[in-house]
Amino acid sequence: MLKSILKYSTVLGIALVAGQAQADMLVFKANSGSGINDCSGNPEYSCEVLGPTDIPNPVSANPNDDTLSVWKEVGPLTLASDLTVNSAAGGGTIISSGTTIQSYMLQFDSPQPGAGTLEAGIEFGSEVLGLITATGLLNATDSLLGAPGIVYETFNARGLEGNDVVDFGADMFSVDVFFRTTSPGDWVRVITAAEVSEPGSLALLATALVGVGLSRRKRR
Ligand SMILES: [Ca+2]
Ligand SMILES: [Ca+2]
Repeated sequence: MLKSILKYSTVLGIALVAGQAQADMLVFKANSGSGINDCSGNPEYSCEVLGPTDIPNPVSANPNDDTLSVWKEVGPLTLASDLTVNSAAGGGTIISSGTTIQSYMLQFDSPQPGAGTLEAGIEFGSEVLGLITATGLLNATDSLLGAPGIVYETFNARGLEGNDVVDFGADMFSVDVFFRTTSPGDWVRVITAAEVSEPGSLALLATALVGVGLSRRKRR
C-alpha cells in the first residue's frame, strides 16, 4: 500500500510539474475472495462498487457523475476458446482457452464541462490477466463477459482514448488507471483469474483440518 501511495505521489508530482490538471487518486481495496468492496481517496471524486442489483439496466452512458463505478460481471467462467484482449498480463493479447476467469467493469463518466480526470488504483482479489480497453472489443465481449441479465448499450468512445492510461499494477493484483473523460466516459473491462478461497476461509479450513487430525489421533 505504501508503495502505491508513493507511486501516486510521484505521478501526481509529475502531473503538477507538467502543468496538467491535477489527477485525483482513488484506491479500491480488494476483499479477497469476493472482489473489491472498499474505496477511498480524494473527496472530490468517489468510487462505488456496485452490487448485482445496483447496476443500471440497461447500462447507458449514465451514471454521469464523478464516481468511478466498478461491478462484478461474469465468473468463475472457464474459457471455451482463446479470449482476445487489448493487453494480456504476460504480454500479447490472448488469454488462453481453458483459463478460468472473472470479469469486472470499470466505468467513469465525468459531468464536468470539458474533460474530467481521475486517477485510480484498483486492487482485485485475484491476479489480473487482461484488459479490454477498446470500444470495439468492449462491445464485442459484452455477450460473453457482461453481467448476466444486464443490457450493455454500445457507444462510440466508450473505451479509452489517447490521453487515457491503463496499466497492470506492479503486484499483478491491481490495475492503475488515468482517465480523461467526456461522455460517455471511459470504460475498461478487467479480466482476473477466478477468485480462490479467501484467507479467512482458508484459515477456517486449516482449523477444520487440524480439528479432524486431532479427533483422528484421539480415536487412536
Ligand atoms: Ca478518455
Ligand atoms: Ca472514452
